[in-house]
Amino acid sequence: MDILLVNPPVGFSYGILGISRPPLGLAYIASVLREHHNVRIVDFGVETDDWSRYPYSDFNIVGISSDTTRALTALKIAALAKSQGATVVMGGPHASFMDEEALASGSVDYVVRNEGEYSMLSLVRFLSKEIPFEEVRGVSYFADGKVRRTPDSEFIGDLDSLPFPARNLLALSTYREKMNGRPMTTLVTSRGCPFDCEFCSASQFSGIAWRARSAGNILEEVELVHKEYGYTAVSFVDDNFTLRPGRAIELSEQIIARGWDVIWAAMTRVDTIVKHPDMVRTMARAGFRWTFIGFESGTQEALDGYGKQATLNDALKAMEILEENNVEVTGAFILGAPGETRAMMRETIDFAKRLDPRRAQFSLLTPYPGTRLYENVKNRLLHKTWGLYSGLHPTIDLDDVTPDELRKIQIEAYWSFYGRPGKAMENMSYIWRVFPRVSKHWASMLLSGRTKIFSMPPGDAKDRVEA
Ligand code: B12
Repeated sequence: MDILLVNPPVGFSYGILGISRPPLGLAYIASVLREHHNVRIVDFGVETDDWSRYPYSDFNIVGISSDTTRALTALKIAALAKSQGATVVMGGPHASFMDEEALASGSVDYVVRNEGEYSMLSLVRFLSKEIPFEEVRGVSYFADGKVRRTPDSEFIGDLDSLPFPARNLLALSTYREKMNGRPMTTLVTSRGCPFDCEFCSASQFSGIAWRARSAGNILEEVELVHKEYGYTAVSFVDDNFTLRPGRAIELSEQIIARGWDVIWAAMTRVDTIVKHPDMVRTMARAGFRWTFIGFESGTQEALDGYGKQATLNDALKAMEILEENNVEVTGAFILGAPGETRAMMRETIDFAKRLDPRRAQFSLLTPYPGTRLYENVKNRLLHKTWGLYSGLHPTIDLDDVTPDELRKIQIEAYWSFYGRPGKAMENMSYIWRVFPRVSKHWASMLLSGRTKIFSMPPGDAKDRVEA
């Protein structure tokens, strides 16, 4: 079979920050399929090809990634591929939880739910007439106008058994993100998360059991991306890299023992850092330079509401430990929870300044399908213009705070955090790079009065699914 795997262009928010990362998910699926099939990956976020003019008719199967901010673009690509005769398969965090929406579009033949490697392989084997449909796992489809779902695939228990992502099918040189001036690439070393925070889909999507690759297996891949592509900087994009501190320590000690000059980033939690400062010290000695932490809020009330199982005190202590070890931090904060007052949001802004991470991201609370939050607020959505589910637009009809005020508080948060002379200087190159585009976005929003009630950008009705 000739199979095309498609990564739609990233939405507005990350494009303006110059962040583009290789679609590891598609590269994993390709690594499993390519033994018996011709597989190509196209990433419309970085490659010059225009998705509206791509030759989908060259392929028997077109597989498309769909997370929420890109769901509507993914459906447009599906319609084109379908019209050119390909069998269309969709997968990823949005389609998995909104399979009926995708199938009802009439442009998608199958949705592969959750982890896609072996479900997709079973579907392709069925489409190649190798196995009966009864053996296909983790797939949704339409029959007699109704959505049908084959039994779920089991989560892959032994992640070391998975082949490494098919990076040779990716135009890696077009991903120009850097870490401390070094070209960087991404790896993922674990799946699943036991915490099930209200706004996050990781636990629902990849399970509450944390499944991890061994230190040895990870180092093999780090060595490979260095030897084959010259990378000396990697970002581990696991939702929770340090859930088992012992593994992080073992990996770090092996990097130190090998004398590798590699720098890296990983996501972690404040409670793990506070309980295991030794782990942070060892990771830092092994090249750990950046972390992304979901601090989320400056009020314990909101934190507990999200089910974060973390305290403000731990956040303060964790920042101290990371600073002692010269680990830079991007802190993620959320504004606009149901019941959250303006004063509480301002407490979050003040707390962000008190923690003073190198960078901060202030997202408006966004209900992603599959999350507990989505189930809680799905009857009070302002709209289902999925492209706006990027954290930069109001999506929930809050009792006390209007969408207009929410946008203004978000702008105030960024100004107040980055407007401090020290912080501005610290991030000058970063601000220099993104500010022109961010301010253009905000100016166009303010000028077009789009701060009024959940102002929808121009673009016709078909760009949104009715609330
Ligand atoms: C790296 C990453 C990014 C990167 C790159 C995004 C990209 N994918 O190109 C950047 C930094 C740009 C980013 C940005 C954002 N992200 Co992000 N990101 C991730 C992260 C941490 C890792 C993705 C990854 O590589 N996973 C590992 C691979 C193996 O898994 P995978 O990609 O999910 O692929 C598997 C399955 O999904 C499935 N699959 C995927 N595609 C397809 C296609 C087919 C045909 C098939 C059959 C199967 C299939 O099979 C794959 C193999 O098992 C995930 C969390 C996570 N753990 O996945 C969040 C995640 C995808 N991001 C998320 C969000 C919300 C965002 C932002 C909106 C955040 C924000 N507020 O700004 C922005 C949106 C940017 C945009 N799309 O416009 C959410 C998505 C939720 C949703 N319903 O959309 C996630 C799930 C985090 C979370 N826990 O909620 N992100």
